[in-house]
Amino acid sequence: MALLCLALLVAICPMCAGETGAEGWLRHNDLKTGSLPTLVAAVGSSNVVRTAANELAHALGNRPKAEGVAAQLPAKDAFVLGTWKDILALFPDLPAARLPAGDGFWLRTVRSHGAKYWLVIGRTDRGVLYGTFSLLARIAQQKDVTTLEDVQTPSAPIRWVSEWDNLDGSIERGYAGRSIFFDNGAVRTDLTRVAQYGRLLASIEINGCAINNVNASPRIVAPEFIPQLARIADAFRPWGIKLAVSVDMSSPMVVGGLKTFDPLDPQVAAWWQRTADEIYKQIPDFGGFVVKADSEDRSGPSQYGRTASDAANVIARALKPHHGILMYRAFVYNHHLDWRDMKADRARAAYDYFHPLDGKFEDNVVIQIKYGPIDFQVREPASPLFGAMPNTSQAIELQVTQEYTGQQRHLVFLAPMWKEILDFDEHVGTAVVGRRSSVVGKTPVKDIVSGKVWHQPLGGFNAVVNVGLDENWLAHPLAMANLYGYGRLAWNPNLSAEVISEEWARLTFGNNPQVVLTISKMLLSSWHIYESYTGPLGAGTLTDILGDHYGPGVESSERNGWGQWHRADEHGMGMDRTVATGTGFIGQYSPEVQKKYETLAACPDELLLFMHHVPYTYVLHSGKTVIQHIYDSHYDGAEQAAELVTQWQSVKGQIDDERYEDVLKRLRYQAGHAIVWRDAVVNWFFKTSGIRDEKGRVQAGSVWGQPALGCPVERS
Ligand code: GCV
Repeated sequence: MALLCLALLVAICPMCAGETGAEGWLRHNDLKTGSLPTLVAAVGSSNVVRTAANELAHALGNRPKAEGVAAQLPAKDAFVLGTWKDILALFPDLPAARLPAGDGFWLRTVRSHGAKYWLVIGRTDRGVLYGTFSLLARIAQQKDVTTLEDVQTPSAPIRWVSEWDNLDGSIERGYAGRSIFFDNGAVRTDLTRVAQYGRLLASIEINGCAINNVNASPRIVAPEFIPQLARIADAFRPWGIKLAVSVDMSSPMVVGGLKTFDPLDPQVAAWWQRTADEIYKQIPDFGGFVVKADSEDRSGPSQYGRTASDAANVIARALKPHHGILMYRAFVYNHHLDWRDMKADRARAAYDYFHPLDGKFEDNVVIQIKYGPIDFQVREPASPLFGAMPNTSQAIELQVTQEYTGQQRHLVFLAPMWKEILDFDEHVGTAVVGRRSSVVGKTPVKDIVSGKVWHQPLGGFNAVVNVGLDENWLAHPLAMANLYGYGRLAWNPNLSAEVISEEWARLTFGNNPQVVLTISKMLLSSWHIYESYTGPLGAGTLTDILGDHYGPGVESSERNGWGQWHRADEHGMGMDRTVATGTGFIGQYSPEVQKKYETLAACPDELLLFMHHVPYTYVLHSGKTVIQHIYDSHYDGAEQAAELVTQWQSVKGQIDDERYEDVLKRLRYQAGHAIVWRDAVVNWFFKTSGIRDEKGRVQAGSVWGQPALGCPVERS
C-alpha cells in the first residue's frame, strides 16, 4: 500500500499584503489550525489524490516539512486521503452504505490505534480532491471540523465550463485579457495559468473544460494541433479536469480534405472516427466535443438537408468507444427573420428544431440548452425545451462572462437569477406522452438537467466563463463570485444564493462579520439593480445588440432579423407570444405553465413584456402603469447603483487596499454608467410614448440633459 506522508510546518499567514485576486477564493490565509493534525497521509498511487494531499499540506502548513512514503498508517493524528478501496483496507469497519455515488466524497473523523483521523474518502480520486477542497473551505470559514460526518454526491455527472477562446489568443465575449490557452495560432508555451485555472475549477468541483470558441476553427482537430491539445490536457489532469474542444461541422472538408461534410456520408463518419481515435491515443481521458451548428452562419447539417440528430450522431459514434460525450448546442435559430411578421419568433426556435428529434440521439449526446429561449438576457423565462425532451440527455448552458449583464464593469451576481431558472417547475410530470410519461411530482429544471426526472444516463451544466490573462481572471474582483457560484450550483443546485454569497465572501475577503455581511448584501441585490436600470419587465436588456452588447441601445433590437425584438412603439411594448393572438411560443410549455403565462391576469410582472404586448398605460400587478414602472425602475436602479459605492466604502480598512481600491473604482464607474443607462432609456420611452413621468423627473424636450431639437408631444 503506497502511503505518502507530508508533515506540516505550520506558519501563520496574517492578512496577506498585496492581494492580487489571483488565488480567487483559495487564499488559505485566515485558517485557524490549532486543533488540527500536522500530518497528511495520501493513500494509493493516484496523482489526483497526491494533488489533494499537497493542496491540504500547503494550505495548512504553508509548505510541508518533509515528504516520504510510509509502510503503514502513522500512529498519530492525521488527515488520511484516499479512494474507498484504499481507505477500506486501512479502516475495514467503515460502513460501505455511506459511500457516495459519482465524484462524491465522504468526510469522517474516526479514532483508531489511539489516534484520531480525519478521513477524506472518494469513490473516485476526483471525489478525494473535492472532499479535500470542501474540508479546506470549512476550515477557512472557521467552521468546526473537529468531528466530521458528511457525505456529498454531485447533482449531475457533467459539470463543465466553456471558454470562447480563439486560436489567435483573442476571446469572443471575454473581458479579462487574452487567452490563457492560445496565442498566435498555437497553444501557449507556458501553461502555468492553465494549471492554476485547473486548481480553481477543481475547488468548485468542475470536471471538464472546453477550451475554444464554439465558433470553432476547424484547425483545433488538425493532426498537427492534437499534440498541442495534449499539453493542455497534461496541465489539467492533476486537477481532475477533462479537456474538451468545440468542433466545426465542416472539419472533415476543411481539415480532412473531403469533398463533403454530409453527416450521412460514410467517408465523413470514417474521418470523425479517425480523428477521435487519434485524439484519444494522445489524450486518453479526453472529455469530448461541443458543437455549434446551423447557427449564426456556422456550417451545419441543414446544408445537406440533414438534421441535428444526424450531425450529432455521426460525431457521437466516433467518441463512444472512448467514452467521450458530445454536447450539441440547442442555440440554433434563423437570424434573418422578418421583423414585420408578427408571428415570427426567435424564442420558438430551439423547441421547434429539437423537440421533434427527441429520442433520436445516441446515448452519449447531450443537448446543451441556454437557460432562456433568447440569449443570456438579464431576464428570460426558463427555456420550454427543458420540459420537452424526455428521451434525451440535457445540460443547461449558463454564462459567467457577463456578455449582456455588464461585462464585468458592472457588479451583477448571477446566482439568484440562475436559481430562479433551476428551481423553475416545467410541470411536465404528467404532461409528457411517451415511454417516460409516468413521472409525477415537481419537475424543476435542475432535476431535468441532472437526468433525475427522466432517468437519463448523462446531463448537467456547462457555463461560458472566458477567463483571461488578467491576474484576477475575470477583471472585476467581485465577478469571481459568479464562477464560484456556478460551480457550487452545478454541484448542488439546492444551495441558496445567500449561502453561496456568504461562503464566497468569507473565502475571498476573510471572516470579518461586517465585511461578509456587506459584500453578501451587495452581491445579492446586484442583479435586480442592474435589471432596474437596463431592461424592464422581461423586455430584454435594451442593450446595443448590434454592436458590443454593452451600454444602452433601445432601437438596435428592432427592424432587423436578429429577433431580439421588444416591439416598443408610440402605443405600447412587448412581444405577444400568446397562443391566442401571438407567436404561440407559450404553447411550447406544459399546460400548467401555459396557464401562468397566457393571460395578462396571471402573468408575473417581471416577464410581462416577454409574453405580452400591452399599451404603456397597462396597469401591472404592482399597481403602476408600464410606463411609470419604466421611469421608476430606472431612477431607483441608478440610485441603488450609487448606494453600492457607499456600501463598499464601509469595508475600507477592513480588507486589503488593493482589492478595495480596484472595486471602488469599478463601482464608481458603474454608478455613472447607470445614469447613462437611466437617461437613455427613460428619454427614449418619453420621446416615443409622449407620456409624462408622474414624478416629473423626465424632462420634456430634454435628451441626455440637453435641450432637444424636436420636443415630444406630451400625453398624460
Ligand atoms: C459564440 C451570442 C453571442 C455570440 C455567441 C453566441 C453563441 O449570440 O453574442 O458571441 O457566439 O451567442 O452562444 O453561440
